[in-house]
Amino acid sequence: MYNRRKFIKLSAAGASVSLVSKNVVAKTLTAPQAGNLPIVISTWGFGVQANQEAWKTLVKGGRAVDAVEAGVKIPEADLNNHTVGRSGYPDRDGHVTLDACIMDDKGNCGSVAAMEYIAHPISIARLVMEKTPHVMLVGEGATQFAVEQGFKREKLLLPSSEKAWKEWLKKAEYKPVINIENKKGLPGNEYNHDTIGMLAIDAQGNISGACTTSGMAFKMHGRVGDSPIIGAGLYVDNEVGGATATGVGEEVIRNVGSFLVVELMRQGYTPEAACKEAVMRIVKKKPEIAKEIQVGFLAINKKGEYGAFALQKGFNFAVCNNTSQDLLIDGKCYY
Ligand code: SD4
Repeated sequence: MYNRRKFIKLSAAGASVSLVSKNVVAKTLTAPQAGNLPIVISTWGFGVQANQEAWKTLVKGGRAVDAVEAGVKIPEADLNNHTVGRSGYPDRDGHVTLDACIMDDKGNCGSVAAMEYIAHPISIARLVMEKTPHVMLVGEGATQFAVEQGFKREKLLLPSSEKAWKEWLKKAEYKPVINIENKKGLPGNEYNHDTIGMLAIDAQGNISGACTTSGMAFKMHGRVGDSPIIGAGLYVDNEVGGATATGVGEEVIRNVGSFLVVELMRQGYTPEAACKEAVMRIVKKKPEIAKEIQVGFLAINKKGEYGAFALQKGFNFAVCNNTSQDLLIDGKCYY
C-alpha cells in the first residue's frame, strides 16, 4: 500500500498546494522543476511507493531503465492491488493475463502481452528486450520464455480475485468504472483498472519508461490493451522525453497515444499541453465514448518538466526527485 501520510496535493501546474494530511507542514512547492534530476514520475497513488523504490537506484547514479523496472515491481508484487501483476483480476474466463513493456534511452524496447502464470511481467519484458531479437512475446510463448529464463510458473489467481470474478459472473456485465484506483477495496468490477506507467530520468540525463498491468478486469480472454504496446501505453525518445498512459486502452491504441504525446513535445508542446492534445483526439473522435471512460496521459520532457492530462477528474500521478520523494499531484482533466 502506498504511503498516504505525507500526501501533498498540487494543482497540475504545481503552483498551489493543498494539504490532505494533517501530518504535513504547509510548504510552497514549485513544480515542474526543470533541471532537477534525477527524477521519476508514475501514474496513480500507488506510484508514490513505486517511485521510492526506483529512487534507490537513481539516487546512487544508477540507470533509469534499472530504476523503472525495480519501481513498477512494487505494485506488481502487492497482493492488495488487483490491477497490476500477481492477484490482478482475471478475464471473464478466470485467467489472470498480464501485459507489460519497457523502453530504454537507446530506443530498445521489450514487451509481453496476455502472459499467464508469471508474477513479474516487467522483468520478462526487459528480458525480451535484452535477450531476444524480438520486441514482443505473447501468451504461452511469453510464459515459456520466462520459464526458460528461470522464472517460476505459478498460479496468479488469488482467492480475493477469484471471489470478485465469481461475483462479477452473476451479472457478467463488462462496464469499466472510472478511476477505480480511488475506490480501494470495493468488490467486483468497481476496482477493475489502473496501470502503473513510470518514467525516469537518471543523473546522466537518460530517459526510460515501464508500464505494467493486468489490464481491464473481466475482459474477453485474449484481449490486450495499450499497456504492452510500444507507442500506445508507453513511448520514450531520449532526445525529447517520454509518455505513458492509463485508462481504457482501446482509445489509447486508436490514437497511438504515448507516441503522439512524445511527438508533440518534440514540436515544442509542454508535457501537459501534449497530454491534453492526446486526450482531445479521443474527445473529438469519439465524444460519446469519451464521456463514459477514463484515459490519462503522463509525460516528461528532456529537461525534467512533467505534466499530465486526463478525460475525467480523479487521475493523479506521483513525483519523486531531490526536492520531495512523496508528491501526489492531481492531473488536470477535460470533463
Ligand atoms: C488497459 N490501459 O489494459 C490498461 C488498463 C489501465 O488504468 O490502464 N487502467 O487498457
